[in-house]
Amino acid sequence: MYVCGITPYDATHLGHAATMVTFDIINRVWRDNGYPVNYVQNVTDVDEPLFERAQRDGEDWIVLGLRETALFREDMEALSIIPPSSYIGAVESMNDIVALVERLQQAGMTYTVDDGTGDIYFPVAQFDRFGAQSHYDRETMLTYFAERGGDPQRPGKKDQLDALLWRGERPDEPSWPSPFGRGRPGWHIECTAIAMRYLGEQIDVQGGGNDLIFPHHEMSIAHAEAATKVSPFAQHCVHAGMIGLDGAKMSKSKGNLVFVSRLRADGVDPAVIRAAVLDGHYRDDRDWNSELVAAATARVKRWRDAAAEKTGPDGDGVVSALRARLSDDLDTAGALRVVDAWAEAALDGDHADPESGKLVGDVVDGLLGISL
Ligand code: 5CA
Ligand code: ZN
Repeated sequence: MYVCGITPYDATHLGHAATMVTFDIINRVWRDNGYPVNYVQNVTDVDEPLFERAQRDGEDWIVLGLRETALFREDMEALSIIPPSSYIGAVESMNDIVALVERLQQAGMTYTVDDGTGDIYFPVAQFDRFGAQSHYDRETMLTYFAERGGDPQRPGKKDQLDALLWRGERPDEPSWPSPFGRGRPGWHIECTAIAMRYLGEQIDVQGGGNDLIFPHHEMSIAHAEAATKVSPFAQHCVHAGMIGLDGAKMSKSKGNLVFVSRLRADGVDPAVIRAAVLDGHYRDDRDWNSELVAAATARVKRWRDAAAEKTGPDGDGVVSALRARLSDDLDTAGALRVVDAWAEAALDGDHADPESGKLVGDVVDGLLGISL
């Protein structure tokens, strides 16, 4: 499983957290089913937004990236996210990225803009399956391309949608050596190269938020398949919904962010944050608000009270019901209700099973990552 991780120029917000919790649940369900999981996540430590923020704040982009990555990892640990088997940045993957651009060159799937910049692009018109991932029409593609890091107006491109593979060296920008001159990689090829290096030419799940459907995952897949001629690159694309605040998508550019580190500093139990984000379907765009925190706080307290009871109702039924809910399109909200029903019964009257609290506590910890 390859999941697109953060661009480390700011702290982890609840949108990132919800997406990471989603893939953590997939990881846990697979492990519960006995599959060994190779989970790779990247950190986009070479990209425009990082350089822009570093420049704005008069800071070294490497220092900024390392600091925010460290904070992200702290937040993930607090949230009981099982760490990826490989957590990989673009800087350390430069050889793999350059080699993949070369492979695309050899496949005839690149062109260099004829203006002396040395910028290399991927010609989307030459790739048969372009659009097969997002199924968006051209107008929608153009809109998202412009909004999400693309350069449709760049003169000299064959098609406005062609994706940057390698940007020739510019003054005041970091650059790395390559057979096609110094420069730095485009965003999509970074993820393709990392996924292929650590997972191979075909992967089971390519994941991230639904803001990455186009152009990011469309292009990453196109780069992989154009280089390897193996299709599909990803058996499944899994996209988590966007978390918003009071109706607007939470994003760095809008500034309407709720940071995980802020909530933690305010004393919110990370188990409560997990319970709050799991109380909705992963694919739905949904809102974060203070009522959600209040409800999740009460819920986790009830569960803990129930788990501390001397006896409880049959715990085996809870285990199979939880597994059934998660196997049903990752119905985490339904899974929470299974535990609610058990807790209500446990707190209400006499029961025979002295192992109930321990068993349910273990399975809620194992499958939902919430420790009672
Ligand atoms: N570094 C790239 C991916 S290679 C990136 O999109 N970084 S990010 O920091 O913007 O987002 C990190 C992850 O969180 C991505 O999977 C992204 O899709 C997801 N994400 C970003 N904003 C939200 C949000 N508001 N709600 C849910 N997920 C989000
Ligand atoms: Zn990515």
